[in-house]
Amino acid sequence: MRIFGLVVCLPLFVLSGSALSAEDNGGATEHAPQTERAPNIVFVLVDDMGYGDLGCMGSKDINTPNIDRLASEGVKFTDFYANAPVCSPTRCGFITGRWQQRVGFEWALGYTADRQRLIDGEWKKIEVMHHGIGLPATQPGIAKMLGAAGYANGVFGKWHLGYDDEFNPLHHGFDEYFGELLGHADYYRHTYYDGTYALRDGLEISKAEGYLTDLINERAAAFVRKNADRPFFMYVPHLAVHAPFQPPNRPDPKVTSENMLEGSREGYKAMLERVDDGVGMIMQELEAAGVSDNTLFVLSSDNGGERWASNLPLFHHKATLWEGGIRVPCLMRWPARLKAGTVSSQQAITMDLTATFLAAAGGETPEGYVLDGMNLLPVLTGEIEPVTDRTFCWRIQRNNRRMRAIRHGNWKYIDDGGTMDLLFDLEADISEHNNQNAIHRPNDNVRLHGDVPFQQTIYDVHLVGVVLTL
Ligand SMILES: [Ca+2]
Repeated sequence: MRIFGLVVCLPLFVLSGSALSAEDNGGATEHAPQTERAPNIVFVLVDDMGYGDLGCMGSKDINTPNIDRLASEGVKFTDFYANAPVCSPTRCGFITGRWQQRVGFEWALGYTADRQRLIDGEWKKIEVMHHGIGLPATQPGIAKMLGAAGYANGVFGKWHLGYDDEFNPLHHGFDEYFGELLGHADYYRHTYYDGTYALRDGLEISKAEGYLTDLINERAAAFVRKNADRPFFMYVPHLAVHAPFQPPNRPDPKVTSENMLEGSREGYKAMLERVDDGVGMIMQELEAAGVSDNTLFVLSSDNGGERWASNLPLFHHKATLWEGGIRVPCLMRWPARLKAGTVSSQQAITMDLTATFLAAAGGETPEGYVLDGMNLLPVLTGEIEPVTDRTFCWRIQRNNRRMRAIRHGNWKYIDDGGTMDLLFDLEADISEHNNQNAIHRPNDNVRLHGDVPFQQTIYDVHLVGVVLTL
């Protein structure tokens, strides 16, 4: 449990508060009705993709016909959120199926960390580590749980849950891994900007040559071919469309810390369209194997888009708690269970996918391990009504910036650095332009004090919540 012994940019929590009850999490371990066999599960997680950058989400300049097909032949969510506004914590939330703060994983892993120890009540710096922390492999995770249910598990792409071997996906229940381990890499040279070589095939250094998105697409397609005759779970966390903004067929210049954020909308478009090609390759393999209809295929983003992306009509971007930082596209195709062309306004979040995948597979959580997410399938199949009283919370607590946000129903509360309370009605004002706080100012009678499990366990007790009734 190495992460508990470190104090870095991540606030650490010792969480002992009550977890959501089995009822509250929507019956995460409820088994799916039997089909001929358990479904295959494919989860493509795009990195830093804009809310408005898919054809099916309204993009006018980016062509994503294969991804759009997931929407036209499945479900498109309108109110789907990332667990966090940056990479690592959302991935942690997905892998563990719980709020990432439960393991102290509130911000993205960066380059250096200070190893510290609590000595005589004070944190003392022991050494500086490079790429030295990650998600402990002792944590339960989706691949371990699906593996126990008989699934073959593969992950192809950006891991960003720890660089050292002890954090490798193979130790988190995946049978096969190919990709880069860090927060970014040169798409052609496969190195972090500090020169750290990041490409791995399992635990081995891979010297595969080529454009990273292509390499990931090819390995993903091959995994489908290899495992089509058995239930499998394939997680494809693309580095694209994260910086460096290197489009296909343009290997120069070499990425440095100085030029890493250079790019253009045109280059971003080419990067995303190459991800779309990969979705088409995966779908082609599923169809060739005759398993497309019984494959639960999901695509989402780990957080909102940044400089070259378009999050319209949402405000702001990645690394903020405005909607542009956390509301993301999510598409879900499973012809055997889900009706084509469905648009769902069910409020949902990345870690719901963990519960959903586990339920679809008929898997179970380890004894005593309670997921924070909700199985979305009963809502999507119409077995139950949409759940309208969910509450999601996010927090940024950095040395130089603090922000908190809550969504409850259609209300969104934001504390942007302690400047003022902001309250938005997202149903009427998705772009968060009209602060309702002055009109519907929360008072002690309508603040959320004890009704939010996440707030009880994670937030300060003085946090001002949203108005429950107006
Ligand atoms: Ca990201």
